[in-house]
Amino acid sequence: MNKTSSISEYISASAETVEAALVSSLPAAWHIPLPLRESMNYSLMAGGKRLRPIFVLAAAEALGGSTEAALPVACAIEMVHTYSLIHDDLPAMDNDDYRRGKLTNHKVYGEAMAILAGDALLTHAFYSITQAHKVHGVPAERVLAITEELSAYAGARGMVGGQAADMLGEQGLTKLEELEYIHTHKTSDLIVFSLRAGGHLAGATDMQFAALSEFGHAIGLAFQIQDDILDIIGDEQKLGKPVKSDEKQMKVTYPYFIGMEASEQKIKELTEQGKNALIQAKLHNPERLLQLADYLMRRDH
Ligand code: GRG
Repeated sequence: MNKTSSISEYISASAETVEAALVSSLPAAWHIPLPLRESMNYSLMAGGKRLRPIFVLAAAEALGGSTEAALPVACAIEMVHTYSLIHDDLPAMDNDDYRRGKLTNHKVYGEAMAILAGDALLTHAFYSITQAHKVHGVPAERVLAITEELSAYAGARGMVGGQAADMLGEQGLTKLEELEYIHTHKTSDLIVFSLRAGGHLAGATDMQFAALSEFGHAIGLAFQIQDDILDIIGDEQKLGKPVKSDEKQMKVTYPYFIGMEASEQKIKELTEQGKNALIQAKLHNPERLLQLADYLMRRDH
C-alpha cells in the first residue's frame, strides 16, 4: 500500500489482508469437530471492522517493522476480541440476539458450543502468536514479551477485569472515575496491547513504548465514548425522540455524566492528546496511526 492512498483505502486493504490470514488461521489439516470449527469461523468472519489487527500492522509499520511478520499477532488480537464478543452476547452476560446485523453465535450454535468457540479462539490466539517466531522468524524474546502482554491486557488485570467491574457496577455507578476504569480495561487495553505488540515486533525503545501506550489509552477511551454516543443516537432514532439523562433507559455512560456536547469535546481532546504523544516520540513513520486516530473520531458506526 503506497503512502499517498487515503486512510479508508488503507483500512480496507489492511482489513482484507487480515481477513485472508484469518481464513487460514485454523489449519485445515487439524481434526476439529465440525460444529466447533464452524462456530469459531462464524464469528471470526462475521464482518468486524478489524481495528485492533490494523493497529498491530500500523504500529509495526510506524517503527519500520515488517507487516508480514506481524500478521499472526494481528490475527491473535482479533481472535481474543471475537471470543470476548461471543461471551459478552451470552444469556449470562448481555443476552443479545444480534451482533453486526447477524444472529449471535449462541443463537446459531447453542450456548454450550458458543462458550467452547470462545474458549477455543482465546487459546488459539496464543498458538497464532507463536507462529510469528516459527514461520516468520521474529526473535523468541519479542514473541515472549507479546505473549506476556496479551495475557495481562486481555486477562484479569485487563479486559476481563473491565468486564467484571462493569457487571459489578451495573447496580449503580456514581463516579466518572469508575466508568473510566471500566472503559480503560474493557476497551482501551486491547488497543494498547495491539500498538505495543507492533512495537515489540519492530523493536521499539522504552520511550516509544510509553508513547504507544499513551496514544492507545487516549484513543481507546475516545473510541468508547464515541461508541456510547452512537448508541444513544441509535436509540433516539428508534424512539423518535431525544434520550435525556434522567430517563431510565439512558445507560450510565460518558454522555450520562457530562452530556453529549461535552462528550464530543472530550473525544476531540483525547484524540489530540494521543496524537501529540505519538508525534513527540518521533517514530519512523507515524502517519497511518495519526490518520487512524482522526478516522475513528469521525466514524459513524
Ligand atoms: C466477555 C471477557 C468478556 C469481555 C467482554 C468486548 C467486551 C468485553 C464487551 C462487548 C461490549 C462492548 C461495548 C465492549 C467495549 C469494546 C467495544 C466498543 C467493542 C466493539 O468493538 P468494535 O466496534 O467491534 O471494534 P467490531 O464489530 O468492529 O469488531
